Amino acid sequence: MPENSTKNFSSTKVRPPVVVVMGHVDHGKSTLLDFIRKSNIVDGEAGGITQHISAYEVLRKDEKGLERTITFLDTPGHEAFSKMRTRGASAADIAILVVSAEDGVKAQTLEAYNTILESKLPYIVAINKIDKPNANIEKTKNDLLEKGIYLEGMGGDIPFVPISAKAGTGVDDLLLMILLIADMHEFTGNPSHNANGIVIEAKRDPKRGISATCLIKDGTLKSGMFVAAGDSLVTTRIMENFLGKPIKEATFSSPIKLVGFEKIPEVGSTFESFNTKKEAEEYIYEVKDEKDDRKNKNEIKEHLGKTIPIIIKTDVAGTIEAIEKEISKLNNDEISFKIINSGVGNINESDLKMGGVDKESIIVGFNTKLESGARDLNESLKVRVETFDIIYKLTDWLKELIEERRPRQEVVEVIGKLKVLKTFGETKGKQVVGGKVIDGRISVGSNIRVMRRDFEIGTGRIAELQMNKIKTKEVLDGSDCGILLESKIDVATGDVLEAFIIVIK
Ligand SMILES: Nc1nc2c(ncn2[C@@H]2O[C@H](COP(=O)(O)OP(=O)(O)OP(=O)(O)O)[C@@H](O)[C@H]2O)c(=O)[nH]1
Ligand SMILES: [Mg+2]
Repeated sequence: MPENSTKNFSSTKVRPPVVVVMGHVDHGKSTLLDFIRKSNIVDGEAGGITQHISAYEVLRKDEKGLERTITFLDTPGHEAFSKMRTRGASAADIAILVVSAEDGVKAQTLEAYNTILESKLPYIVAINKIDKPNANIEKTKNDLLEKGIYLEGMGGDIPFVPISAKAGTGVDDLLLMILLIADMHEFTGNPSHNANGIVIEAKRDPKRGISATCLIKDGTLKSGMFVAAGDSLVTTRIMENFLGKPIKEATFSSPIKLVGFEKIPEVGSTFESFNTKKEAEEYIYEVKDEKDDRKNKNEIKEHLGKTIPIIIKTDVAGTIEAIEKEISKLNNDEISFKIINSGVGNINESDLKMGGVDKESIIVGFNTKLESGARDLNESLKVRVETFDIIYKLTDWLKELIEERRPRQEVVEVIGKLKVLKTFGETKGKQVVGGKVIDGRISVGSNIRVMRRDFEIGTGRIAELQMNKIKTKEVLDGSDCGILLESKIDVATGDVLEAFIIVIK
């Protein structure tokens, strides 16, 4: 339809940049955004650690005095959230790599950097915490240089801004730099298209039902339309801007909240919008088909060791994935977790009933509670339930559980060897043998195995030991001795008696 495409082409417009803030844990990403927004969300987070992605819009005048919008995505720096960083990067146009001038380049600085490269995002390095007494901007720049991140003035062209997210120093320069980069790249969109984008956050609210924060990458979403996010459907009846205010329309680069999803949409999935419910449903069927295909493939890979069935409940959907990722790292051939259910919300009676089917099951909650009705029920079911608010505490506990439950192996440990030099026949059903200890030690009461040409031909027990015809309790490496041996095997000259113990490993 040439007519339409001309129209669409002509309505292409410059859209606000979406900026993702990435970097190592605690390097000051949320503080930076906090300063930019002049609000205070950091203090509300458990342990100050960002555990989900958040999106905000801010207004800033550019150098020409024009009011401009910038959308920011905060990401967590903790190792467990790499998927969220990847998604944050895939939703963004520009990245800010925050590096603490106190700590320099750390593991997740590099991981974030690689994610930025993979997503081919233009980026700015923000050297943060310059107000701190131990801050060392030059050392941080050198650190970056060593890792191949060549800043302006250091042999490269990567822009950087020294800042104090806490005091606000340099933050304005950073904002201007973002607008400059946005101007250079001219990110565009077409507001006459139906909106599409990415699901950034999803959660179940006891009062409101399922809601999700969605970032519109292109097009416009109006009330009356239908949104298919992954395989979940929602109307635009309840649509809010990032401040929670009801809106009737939203367009590119805006994070919005939609309420009333049929089921929790997968965080990171893309969404499309449609004018009719029928179109949205058709789209969902296609998505479901693809998903089933993927699932079938994954199931084949499941392995056969001992499994611990696990149910995961969290406050936001993104955390489920982070926990799943941590769990997949813990799994090994001997023992692995099998996620039998996961979801957003408190741990309720139906979780316990599901967990109660197999006594090995565990339920972990992250930033959620065990409901009181469920607690009563668990008096009789006794399902192991643990709740956490810090990721690494959860993984530490899972590691302990693995250690506790992994299959134990009985291992034979040889503590001494004796070479048989002479046999003297039997006395009272026991054999009398003469030999030399060639390794370790042999003691009275030791269990032994009889080795003939390196093959075990039977076992026995040392009833008595003598050295120079004097009874003794133990004979060490290098000494000759006489043995009274209990064994069904007729020991012969040249056999080796190995004293062993069984160790549980
Ligand atoms: N003195 C000083 N402290 C800062 C600065 N920026 C951040 N901090 C402090 O560093 C700590 C961590 O800051 P956050 O903003 O939570 O760090 P983050 O990068 O968001 O951490 P994650 O989300 O867990 O990855 C907090 O105690 C902040 O107050 C700064 O510029 N100067
Ligand atoms: Mg944070």
